[in-house]
Amino acid sequence: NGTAAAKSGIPAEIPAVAQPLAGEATEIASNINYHAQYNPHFSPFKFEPEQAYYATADSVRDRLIKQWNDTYLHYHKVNPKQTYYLSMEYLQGRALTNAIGNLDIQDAYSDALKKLGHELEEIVEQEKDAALGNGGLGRLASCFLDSMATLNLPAWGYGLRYRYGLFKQRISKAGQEEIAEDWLEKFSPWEIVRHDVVFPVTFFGHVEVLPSGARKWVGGEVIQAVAYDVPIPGYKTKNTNSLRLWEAKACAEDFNLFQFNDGQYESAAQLHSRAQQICAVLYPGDATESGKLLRLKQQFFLCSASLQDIIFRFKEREEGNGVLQWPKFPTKVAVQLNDTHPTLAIPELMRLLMDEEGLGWDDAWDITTRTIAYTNHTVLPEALEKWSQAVMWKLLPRHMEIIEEVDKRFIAMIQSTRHDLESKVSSIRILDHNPQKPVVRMANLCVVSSHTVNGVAQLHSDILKSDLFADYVSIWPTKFQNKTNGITPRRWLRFCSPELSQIITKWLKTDKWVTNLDLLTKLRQFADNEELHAEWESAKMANKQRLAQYIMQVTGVSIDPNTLFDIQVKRIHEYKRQLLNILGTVYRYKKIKEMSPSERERITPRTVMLGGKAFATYTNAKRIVKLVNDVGAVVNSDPEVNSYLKVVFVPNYNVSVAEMLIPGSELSQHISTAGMEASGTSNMKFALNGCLIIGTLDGANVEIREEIGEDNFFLFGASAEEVPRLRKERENGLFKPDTRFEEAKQFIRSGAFGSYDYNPLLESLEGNSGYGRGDYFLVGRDFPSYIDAQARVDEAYKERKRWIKMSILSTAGSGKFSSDRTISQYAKEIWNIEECLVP
Ligand code: B1N
Repeated sequence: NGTAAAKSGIPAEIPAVAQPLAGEATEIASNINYHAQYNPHFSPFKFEPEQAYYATADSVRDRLIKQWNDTYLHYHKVNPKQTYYLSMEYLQGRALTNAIGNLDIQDAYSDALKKLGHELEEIVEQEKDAALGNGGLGRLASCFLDSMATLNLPAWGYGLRYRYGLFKQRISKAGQEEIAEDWLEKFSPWEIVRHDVVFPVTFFGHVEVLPSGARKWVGGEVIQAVAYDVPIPGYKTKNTNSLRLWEAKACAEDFNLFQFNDGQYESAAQLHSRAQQICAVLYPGDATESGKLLRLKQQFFLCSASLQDIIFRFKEREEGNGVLQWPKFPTKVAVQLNDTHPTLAIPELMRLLMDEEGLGWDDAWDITTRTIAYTNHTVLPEALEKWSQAVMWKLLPRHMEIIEEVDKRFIAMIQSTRHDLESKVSSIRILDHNPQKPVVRMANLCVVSSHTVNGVAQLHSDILKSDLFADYVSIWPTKFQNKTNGITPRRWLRFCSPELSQIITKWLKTDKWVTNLDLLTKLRQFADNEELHAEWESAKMANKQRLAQYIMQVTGVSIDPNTLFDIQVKRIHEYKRQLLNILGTVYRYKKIKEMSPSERERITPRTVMLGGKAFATYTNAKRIVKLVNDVGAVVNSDPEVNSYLKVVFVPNYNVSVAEMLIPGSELSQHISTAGMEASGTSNMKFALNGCLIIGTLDGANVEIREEIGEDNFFLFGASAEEVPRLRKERENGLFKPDTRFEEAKQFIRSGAFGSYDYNPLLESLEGNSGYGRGDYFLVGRDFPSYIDAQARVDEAYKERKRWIKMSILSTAGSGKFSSDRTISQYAKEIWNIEECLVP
């Protein structure tokens, strides 16, 4: 009705108001209706799904704002120690289902929308994902926000309000194409701009020495940071925290009217356009010098604005109590650095304390190191940030002075107390004065300046201690901790699989598992119960059917829900070994083709789904995307094979797609080269949803297997400990590849999947060493044990009872991987903060 009305300009009646409504749903419906009519962004005469979404979101937001304000005032009054999570990335996904679910008003909203002629499930699909992150690290930050609110912890997130988030992926004949993701195309109903929360952020300029001897950073470019707040509701609690995202803006004074009136339009608005660049995109390409500078500007923008805001709040709360005592700062503020991306928070806090607040070095250093903690998320050498000293001097001259001083004092400390480490000074110090390219090693700066450093899974934390940070461990043995990652059970089970959730609640006779995930272990006692088996299977089947429909809609490929749904979704990276998966699949295809009809009867039919984005300039990752699509095209149209095997590339993998895929999965692949995946978090989501894992002993897989039992995990591959030796063996030409591996590669080379040149990709798996060669990720080494593990999967799937029991035990053993557990440990063991419940 809306379209016709809007086009003709004739007011159409909105059906909602006409109908008599009852109870809470009535109130909600009239509230939604109110927003539909008064929302300034739409014609009041339209009520199509899109407008219904915005009106519903506005109505939900009204409720959030009340408890959000109450939370702020309560924290202000109680003045507890508060955590600030600094992250360059948040992968929030959609907010509506989560908000309605956490507020526990699902049924009322569903009824209200029905009365208005819409289905809630259809309306929530209207929302665009907020994809302000790349992958696991960003999604972890978002899960943490959910847990911090649910646990009533005084804890905020700080980030950047990117105009364009992670690109949208389109698949064409050529492979992956990237398209700008316009999540703010219309507007986001979940953010509130705070025109009164604005801080100046300075770049460039120089350092002056004042008559007092104090140093002052002056001149340069000044950009305003404007706060946009996103409410973070906790589950069934009034506590509603904030995610504060900074947007960059120039001042009106920076617009040069004189130049503009003189016809010099570009230069008149130069600072405005420079400001716009800062938050234009998530991770600007850093292959060029200007790209690197922009990324560094982004990082500093986040750190400077957030710390000014934190200090402002500290002063505001403390000054109410009399005199300001700076040593109290670490008893009121904890700052967590999400990897090294916000490292500049360290010199910025030092600068603010010394140059703006007048503290001396020792006091400022004491406060800084008691405030800041650092989480490491990767040991991959190419991901360890190193910034050119020249670029840093240019952009942040005062911060470089401070970093030099930290470096100098660190070296002095080593030389006076640790003669045994003197030979290592050049590798553990912060500044690398390598004449080719002098850099600042950000991880080293973080370790030296933080009170606590943590890894994100036990194996990863062990590797940090024994390898990457081993020398620091000998200096500060108690600084290093493990905090195994977790995921929020609200989004990743309760809301994405209502069917399975209901069954769990029924059998546990409580829904308390949603906030106490360890209760899932009580499912173990029913692992053989036939009634549960039937219910479990039918919930899984419903989710598989929903997924099959989705796959049809986005790819046009018809998949059969009676086949084994085998999924690998994650960023495309050679260390994650999507190539191992696709080579295994190619091998499977070839074997099926060679089988006799009677042999084929014994096959376990499978649907192999892969999805994930390749970084735009990562050529081999893009070749992998192309290969999966090419294999799919051939296999799916091969009538001899396609009832036994289908291969689907799921386009544009993101949070919302994950919410569809994970509940419908039966087997998922977490098959990275051991020692390379710091943790992984989708492995936890799949296991929680009763999906079995085929995987290596890497990252959190190790702990997942421990929790759910080794019989319920399809293990294969070399261990992290063996990897260095196996790489050496290869280099020395001692490795003989399995014939099955050679067969799979040869099949691709034969042109079975088209004429695209896959040689560069296949050659990366061959030879003994060299850049892009030598099978650094040990795909060939692990191939035979992978194929064997897949054969065990096929056998297990045939035994329905056994499979369903394993599925139940997966869910039952996933309690440990709630981000509520992770966050409770951070709160107790790193932040020293406590619950602050809003009455
Ligand atoms: O962080 C996740 C882990 O579960 C994954 O194993 C890990 O790979 C991921 C540079 C990163 N590590 N490092 C990054 C992200 C963006 C960027 O610009 C590095 N992401 C991870 C959560 O702990």
